[in-house]
Amino acid sequence: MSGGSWALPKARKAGPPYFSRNQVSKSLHQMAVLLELDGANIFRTRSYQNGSRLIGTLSQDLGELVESGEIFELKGIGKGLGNAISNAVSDGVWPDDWVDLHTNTPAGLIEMLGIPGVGPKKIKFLHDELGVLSVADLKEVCTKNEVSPLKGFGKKSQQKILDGIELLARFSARRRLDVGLRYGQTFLSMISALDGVERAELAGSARRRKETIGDLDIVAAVQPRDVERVTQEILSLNGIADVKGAGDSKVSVILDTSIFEEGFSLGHLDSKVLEAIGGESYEQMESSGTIDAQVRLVPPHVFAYTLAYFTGSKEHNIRMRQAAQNKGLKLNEFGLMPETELTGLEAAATSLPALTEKEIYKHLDLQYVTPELREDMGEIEASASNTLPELITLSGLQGALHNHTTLSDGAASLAEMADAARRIGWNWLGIADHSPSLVVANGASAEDLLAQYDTIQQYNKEWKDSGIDFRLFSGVESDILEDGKLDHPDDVLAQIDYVVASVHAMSRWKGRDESQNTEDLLTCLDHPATTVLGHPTGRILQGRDGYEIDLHAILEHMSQANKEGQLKAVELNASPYRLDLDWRLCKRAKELGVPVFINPDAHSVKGLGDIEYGVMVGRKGWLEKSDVMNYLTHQELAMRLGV
Ligand code: DGT
Ligand code: CA
Ligand code: ZN
Repeated sequence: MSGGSWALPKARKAGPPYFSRNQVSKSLHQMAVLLELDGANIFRTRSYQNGSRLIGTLSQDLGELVESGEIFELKGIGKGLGNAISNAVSDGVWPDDWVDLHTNTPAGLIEMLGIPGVGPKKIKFLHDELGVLSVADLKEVCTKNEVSPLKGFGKKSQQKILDGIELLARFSARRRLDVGLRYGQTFLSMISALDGVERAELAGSARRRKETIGDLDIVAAVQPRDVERVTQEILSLNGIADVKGAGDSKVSVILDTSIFEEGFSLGHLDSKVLEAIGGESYEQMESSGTIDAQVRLVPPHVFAYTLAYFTGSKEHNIRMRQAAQNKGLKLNEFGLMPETELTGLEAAATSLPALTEKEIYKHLDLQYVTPELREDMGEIEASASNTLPELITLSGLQGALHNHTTLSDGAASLAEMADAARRIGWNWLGIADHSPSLVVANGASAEDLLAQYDTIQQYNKEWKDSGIDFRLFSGVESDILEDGKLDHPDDVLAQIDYVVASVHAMSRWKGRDESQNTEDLLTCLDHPATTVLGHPTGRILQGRDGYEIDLHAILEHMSQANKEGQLKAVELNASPYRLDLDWRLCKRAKELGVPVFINPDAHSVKGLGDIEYGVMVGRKGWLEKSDVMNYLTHQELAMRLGV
């Protein structure tokens, strides 16, 4: 995505072969695109494109083909390309004209390639006609309506370009937690496996389980004598699209999806969610996306300090430094030491020893703070007074309440979802299919809902009779309608086990002000049938903001209801696209005594796995076992639901 990833790869020190098959294939592809941007003739462009495909799908070893000269016998590799590839692989140098083209192509033109639906041909044309040299230029001429009159364009394609620019901006800024973690954990395990890496950990926002990740930070413990070799080995790992810098203790790279051996796919996605994030264009961007990563190589004895520092957050670090100062000590990424004239690793020689982060906290008379909590949201105070929460864990969960089946827009049947829940080891599962107003999600009629209720009772009886300790709960995800009304007659709602009430008509709710939205939600919550407030803000991460709503007022209202003996719970929607309730407000719900349901909102068997992200965010929001309804057994939950 970023301009940086368009440089030609640097030769491996260990060569020949100086470049891998993938690197050669990718460079040929880039040349084809740059030639097209440059207006080269189509035959030339095509020969590079074909060469890229051919090399990319070779079953033989490229180094051997070059050495034996067989490369020239491959159909589709002419003399020119054959020479270029041979020189690169055996001497480590790219042809001058390749280097020139890379250097001379304006970075802005390459940046524009990231806009969905805008290819090299269009960019060249817009550059020639309107002098467009960057994404910013392109946005300007579109806004000024200068693109739509051009031949081959029009109002519609002009708007599509504008939408694409917006999408690119959103996409380039940060990645969702699930995506960031997939890159991070894959890269981490590759680094951990290198000879000479004694320990390695993910740091930064990924370790703190923030809902979105800016870039990845990894800390590795390496003996000074091994640093240079390990650095080179990291640089030759798969999945590195470009190297931004490599010093003696830090490697900065850009990773792309070639890091995933099994490929990269989004999986089953709710169509409404896909639409909100930008549809197929977004899917494509995700599968050709990149993420920046920094690896710090430090001597093993300072590892814990460096890990703590780069785990952050910055705010937490500031508080930690103050705690050190209060003891007359200085804390940084190298150690915890008396004030000294020395700096860096030399100063570290005077540090108090710490092999683990726990020991660092101990030196400061603090209880160990788990990374999720390091946001300066009260954890330092709690740590000092030994009152940190005992956070929930994935294995403690017994079930989840909000899931879909084929009765509405799910991909799996009731029986399949129940089987899957039992395989996970859950004790119960709640089914809450969509209500009739949500036509796009195939909302089920009252009749179908009650039929599903009957089937569920049958299943429950069969399990009970055969001594299986598992139960389904029969609910509905009711759309919240005009004036905060629910979507089924009261007598229907009274028959089923529970109601998850959620807003789906986003355009209506986004068109109104906070007080009106809040009022309608309060009305809906006061309905005796409403048990759970589903995805409270409707936000889609990196997709759309939620509607305006005073969640503090809502949570306070729910708090009161719970005090009066009613069950009014809030959902922490675990889909990595939502993570809604936000973790900052989970803590508030806990303080107010509003129970939380962590719900995968699964639309398939695989979707149940999203519960994992809900647990991460619940931990980040300070949730303990007693705050989370998922910890109840089905007998306990039945009592709370009064069924
Ligand atoms: P991100 O990448 O935007 O999702 O968020 P982080 O938290 O990963 O931030 P990043 O990558 O800029 O830096 C990683 C950690 O390094 C950060 O959480 C705390 C630490 N750090 C970086 N710069 C500073 C700084 O200027 N002061 C302090 N105290 N810590 C810093
Ligand atoms: Ca980071
Ligand atoms: Zn929903």
